[in-house]
Amino acid sequence: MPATARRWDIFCAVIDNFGDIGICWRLSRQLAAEQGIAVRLWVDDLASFNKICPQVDINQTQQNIAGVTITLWSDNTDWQANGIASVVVEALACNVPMPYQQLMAQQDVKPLWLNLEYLSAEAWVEGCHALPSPQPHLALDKYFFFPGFTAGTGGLLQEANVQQLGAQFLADASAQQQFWQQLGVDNHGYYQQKISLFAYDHPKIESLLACWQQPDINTLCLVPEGALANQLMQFYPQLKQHGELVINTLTLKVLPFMPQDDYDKLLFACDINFVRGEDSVIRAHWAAKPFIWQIYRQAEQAHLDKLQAFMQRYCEQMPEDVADNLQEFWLAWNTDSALGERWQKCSAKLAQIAEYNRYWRTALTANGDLASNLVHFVEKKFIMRRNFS
Ligand code: TRH
Repeated sequence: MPATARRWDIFCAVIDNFGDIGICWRLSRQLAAEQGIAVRLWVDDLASFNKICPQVDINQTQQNIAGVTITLWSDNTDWQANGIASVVVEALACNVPMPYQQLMAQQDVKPLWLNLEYLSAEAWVEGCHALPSPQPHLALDKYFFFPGFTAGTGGLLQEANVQQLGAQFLADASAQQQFWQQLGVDNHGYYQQKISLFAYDHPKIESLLACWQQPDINTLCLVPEGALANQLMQFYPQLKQHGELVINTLTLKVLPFMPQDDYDKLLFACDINFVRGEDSVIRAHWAAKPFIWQIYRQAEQAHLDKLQAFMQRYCEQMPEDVADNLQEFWLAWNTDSALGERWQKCSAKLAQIAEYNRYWRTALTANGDLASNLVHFVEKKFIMRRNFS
């Protein structure tokens, strides 16, 4: 890549929750660490960022963490003084501020502008990935870049060492012991089943919790603070923020929000992972334990089409009976329906799901990772520009 293409600006507007900043932070760190790119991450909400990365000082408008320059994006930002980069990524449908766009257009060598889109398994994504998005008013090159599950898309965020680190962690009993102690779980060996439950709320959640109270299995259910934990604390007033409650063989524990790397470790450490949104679901793929996805809800149930598209792709090679039981539960989990009986059927297939997930992980890894694919795309565009301009 020409040296001029080694300065990237990534723009992140936090809409709600943690997916936007979670994705941008992973991408920025990976580009800096694995590709040697000078990344400046512009983010408009340092408080949300601080939740997933406690080193972020919410009072600093500029700081450097993990080789990434983090800069507050505010209405008062002086774009002229900060200068612009040669590659500009607007993440997840945010808009690069107009003064910055104008600065881009004024350059002799125009920056390459990428619109990093939301994740979807729908078939149309392949047709739109890498297409130009004309900006006639500014005469700038802008391209769509779609993450996705097939070789015809930009792939998924995955650091080069994520699977290796996970395997090392799983092979190291003392590292696991230390991790559980750090979470306030001193007797993790006592539990036959450990479940991470990161989710939005669900009106029938008790029907699921009832399934985890079988007499012969001690279950630990870890619920990160937030929407679902709030719902549970309302239902069980004895359960407090960051506290725990034992109901028969089920121990419910509300966890403080943890740094992103620790959350990723939790997904390897648990036997079953309930994940949500757009980022934790992909991390669950790399841990390859059975996972249940609660998709981010959209107006007019648009998310259910996305969910169907994903289930279809994910379950394509799965034995039919396993796929049926899994999909039935996933649908119930995403449509506020009764869960108990469906969980019984789905949980009978957990061993097969775990085995399948290892196969699925390998298949996805073969598509290349999103950060490397982005860099290759940028390289190609710069080479083409050099040769044909
Ligand atoms: O928080 P989310 O619901 O984010 C959502 C989705 O991304 C959605 O697509 C987007 O449109 C919306 O935000 C605005 O779920 P998600 O995507 O899993 O992001 C959570 C992030 O938080 C992820 O990077 C993991 C991280 N995390 C921690 O760092 N510590 C924790 O303790 C937990 C539970 C999560």
